[in-house]
Amino acid sequence: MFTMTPLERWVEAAAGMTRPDRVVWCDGSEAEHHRLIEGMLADGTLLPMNEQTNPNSYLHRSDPNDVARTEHLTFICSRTRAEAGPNNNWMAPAEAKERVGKLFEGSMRGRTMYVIPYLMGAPGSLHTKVGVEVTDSPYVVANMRIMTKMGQVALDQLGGSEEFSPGLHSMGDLSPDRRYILHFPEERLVWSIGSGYGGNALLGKKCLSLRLASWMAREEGWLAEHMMILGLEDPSGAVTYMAGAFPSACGKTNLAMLVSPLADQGYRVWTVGDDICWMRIGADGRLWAVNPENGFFGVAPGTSAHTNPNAMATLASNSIFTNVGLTPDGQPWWEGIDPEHKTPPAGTLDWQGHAWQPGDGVVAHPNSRFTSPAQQCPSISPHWQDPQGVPISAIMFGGRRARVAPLVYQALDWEHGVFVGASMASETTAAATGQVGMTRRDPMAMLPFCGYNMADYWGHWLAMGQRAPNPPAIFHVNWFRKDDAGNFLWPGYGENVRVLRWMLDRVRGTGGARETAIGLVPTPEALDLAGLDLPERIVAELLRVEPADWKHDWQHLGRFLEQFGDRLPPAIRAQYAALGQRLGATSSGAVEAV
Ligand code: GTP
Ligand code: SPV
Ligand code: MN
Repeated sequence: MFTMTPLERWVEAAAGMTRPDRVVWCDGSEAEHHRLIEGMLADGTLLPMNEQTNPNSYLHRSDPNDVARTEHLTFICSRTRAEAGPNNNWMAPAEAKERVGKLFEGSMRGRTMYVIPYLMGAPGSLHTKVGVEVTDSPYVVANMRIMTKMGQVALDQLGGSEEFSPGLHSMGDLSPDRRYILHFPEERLVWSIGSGYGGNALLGKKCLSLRLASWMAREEGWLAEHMMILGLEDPSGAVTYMAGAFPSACGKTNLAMLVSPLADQGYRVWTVGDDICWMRIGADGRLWAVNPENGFFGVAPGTSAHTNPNAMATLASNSIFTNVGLTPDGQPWWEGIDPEHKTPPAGTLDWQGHAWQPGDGVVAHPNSRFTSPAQQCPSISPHWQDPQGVPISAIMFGGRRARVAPLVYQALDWEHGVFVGASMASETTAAATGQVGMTRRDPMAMLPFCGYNMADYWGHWLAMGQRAPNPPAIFHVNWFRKDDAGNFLWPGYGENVRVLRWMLDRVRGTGGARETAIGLVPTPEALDLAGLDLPERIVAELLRVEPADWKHDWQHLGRFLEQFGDRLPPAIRAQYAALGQRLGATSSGAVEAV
């Protein structure tokens, strides 16, 4: 007798609610891909690009009110508000289903529902999770095909099991008034309606691989993090793996693909991942990391043959561009793509398709993106899909901070390192809607992505350190310090390898450092700055720890931590008090409460 699998039952229920005209199961094949592309070219969802310069690549223009993640419309629908914590918007599960269920009723009428089975991670790996997204957006399907392992490979891994994370996505009417990105962690379920953009719509990325995965990771004893992963090869040929958590649009992709100016000395970088990192404790007591993604959804502006040649090579073919400009000969254009030319060729269309004129605003939207297959990256690591992952020797936390944070410092131990991660702050960027350039606390670069109460998350990090006999060393970096005129003090990009090299020395027990109130800062001689031409006073400024700035930062942090009340782990509280003491800071009313 024919019985339905749990997946078939869920898809039938989703179709019953959204009422599509047709249901198409995606197998991930070339033929299917071509059918989808043809359809999108025909209805204008995609525009063709120059087949010579950008083979098999397409441009998509989003609705102008749908160009970034919308954090204020993103909710964790856990049973209780306390589990979601002050770091998340919360809606009771029953209320969420009632309210947003109404929006899904019939939302796919006249449209096709695509069923996308996908894997986050390598087939057969212990780390890998199966997801299934149903969507009425063929653009989402085309992106998921690059960003995940989609189709038959996922159905094969799933079999008839119910071990999958379901995601229901509909474009709805694209009105922000009817846009919701809802996570039901107890059911491993996502509901997303009203947006077709990036992390709002490609449900394997932020929704499954970070918000739901962080919840699963706490239950199962691992870590799901917003981190890039790279391997630093040294002159002996040995590769040391490092992970780094920087907030959205703060440099993960660029660091992961770094082209090393120290290559002639034998230092080069291999790319393992650029956005998401899942880590488990290995038998050797180290943290082993995988990148569960299959592609890059990278920030376009600022990417050039000068800043990130590996990204330029990666996006040269088989890519989808979203909200970039289009030159008259069908090539993508964005601010910074060509350091020689500040303006695009005559006749270029801006991201909304209007003819661009000198004096107009930006050509590309500041959060315009490329979607490209990871395996096209020239620096991709031979281990990027290793089912067991790569062993992590160093973790970096990094923000975008014009002042206060030095170029790099090392935490004293794991517990202090967790506190350094918890005290991260960064200036907001165009990756999410809202004001750009506001300094906000963004612990572990997970403020928008931690699927549960952040105080419990810090507790989980602390517990992981106790369970792992050989945890990585922890560092904080800041590539974005500025002078009074607003210029970056540090050249950044490829030159960041000099900081990685110091970190490698520290991991090996060498590398000069001086102890400051916030941690171990390199001595100027310990950094290899040969050939950089950085005046001594700039180096001193980059490494400066100014007590007055840090006291102010400490009070800002105190007000942030205060929200977590009794749930704040005692070790974080103790680290906070110890930092205040080292800084000679006087407590404010807010701080007293911590
Ligand atoms: P998400 O994909 O949103 O998570 O961003 P990301 O963290 O991967 O950031 P990405 O590497 O794409 O960089 C974002 C922006 O910062 C781009 O415009 C880069 O050109 C710029 N950027 C990256 N690294 C550096 C750096 O070392 N120095 C400076 N000044 N800018 C950088
Ligand atoms: C981020 O904002 O951190 C991104 C882009 O990586 S998105 O997929 O839109 O979340
Ligand atoms: Mn990201």
